[in-house]
Amino acid sequence: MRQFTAQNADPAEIVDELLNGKGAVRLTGLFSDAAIKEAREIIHAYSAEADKVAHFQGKAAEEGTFHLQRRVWNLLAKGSVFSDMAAHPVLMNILRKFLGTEFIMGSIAANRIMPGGPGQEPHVDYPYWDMYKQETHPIGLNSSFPMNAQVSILLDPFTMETGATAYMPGSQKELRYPAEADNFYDHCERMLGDPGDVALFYGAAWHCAMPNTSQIDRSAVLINYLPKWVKPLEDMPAALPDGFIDAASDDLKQLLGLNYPYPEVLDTAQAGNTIGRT
Ligand SMILES: O=C(O)CCC(=O)C(=O)O
Repeated sequence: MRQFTAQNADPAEIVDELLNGKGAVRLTGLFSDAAIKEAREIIHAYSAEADKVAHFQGKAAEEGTFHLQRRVWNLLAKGSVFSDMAAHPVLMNILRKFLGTEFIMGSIAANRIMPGGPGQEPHVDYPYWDMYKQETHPIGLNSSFPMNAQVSILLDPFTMETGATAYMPGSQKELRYPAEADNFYDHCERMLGDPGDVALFYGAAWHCAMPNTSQIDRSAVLINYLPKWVKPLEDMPAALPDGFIDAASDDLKQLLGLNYPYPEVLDTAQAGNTIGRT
């Protein structure tokens, strides 16, 4: 994975690597130790108990180890540190070039894999996540333009032992769900890094969390970004505390989709004067 710092993160170079190169880059120096510690503590507090619903299907569900993999959704409502992460100026700058200047956020959640957690199966991310039902997507859909960007902010050391995310370099160029015959585990590379590092990748690249065989927790903040016209995964505005939106920065309002209000009632009798909009 190519590595960039907060100082030399050139959007054009990074966008080229995401589209035409390996599909993932590492960014360092964006977040302070204090921010990472605060985020980690909040996530641990919210995931002290296992989910009652298993969000992890497949192997983890079969082995009964899903309780060692915990998800915390709707992070914006759980601490201002997460708003600062989502709207970090270096990320905004790159993502404006990648997804269009008015891009939005699809979700912000944490993935915590505890010692013994089995990891995930190789997959692609929203809105491509169910590409195994290819016929439900438009004919000819391809990855020549991105409808997704993923940011993982590492809160713990991501090593081979802790279960650092695995990905198949270049697989983002061929938009489809990974198959057994792809031998993902024989060809994958790992998104290794230290707490505070960011793995930024195009979620059309096949990837997955790997088993945590270490004695320590492995958590990351996962942020999904989308072009302005893709329906977000989480309904974040509906789940925020009173006053949050009024106090939000312009960038955060954009990320919440508030600058691009569709669908709207456009029937003039219902919604007032809409002349000029169609
Ligand atoms: O936590 C990870 O390493 C990757 C998580 C992921 O790909 C997902 O939950 O979709």
